[in-house]
Amino acid sequence: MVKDVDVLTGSEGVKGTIFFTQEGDGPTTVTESVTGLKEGLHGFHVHALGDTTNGCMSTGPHFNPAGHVHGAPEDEIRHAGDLGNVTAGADGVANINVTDCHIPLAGPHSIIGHDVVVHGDADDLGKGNTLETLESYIFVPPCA
Ligand SMILES: [Cu+2]
Ligand SMILES: [Zn+2]
Repeated sequence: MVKDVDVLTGSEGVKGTIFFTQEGDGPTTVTESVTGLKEGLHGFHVHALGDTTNGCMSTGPHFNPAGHVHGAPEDEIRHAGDLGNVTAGADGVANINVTDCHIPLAGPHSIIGHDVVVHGDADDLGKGNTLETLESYIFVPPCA
């Protein structure tokens, strides 16, 4: 079992502590309670870098070791770091419990050392018909 804990800090009092666990080669479970969010949907991603000195701007694009396009967590074609949206209630709290097979904690594509970002706005999940969503046909193996 591999475990990791990260503390997430954001603008305007957004805070959270994230726990990651993975057993063997199985999926990774992410649990977190984020407070201080505005009510509604917030994009939730693993980003490519581990540098938060300039907030979200310095975390780079989405973690994408396979070179795919942006998508929803359930899509076969997606960035490994695409974890979709989380929902904050009227109290500003989002309780996150995500299990995903594209974000291992060990091996060459480990997410250890990368930033996990909760965005101020919702993720369109690649359904915006932008050029990015249309340009790749690479197959990502489905979850085992
Ligand atoms: Cu992001
Ligand atoms: Zn993405």
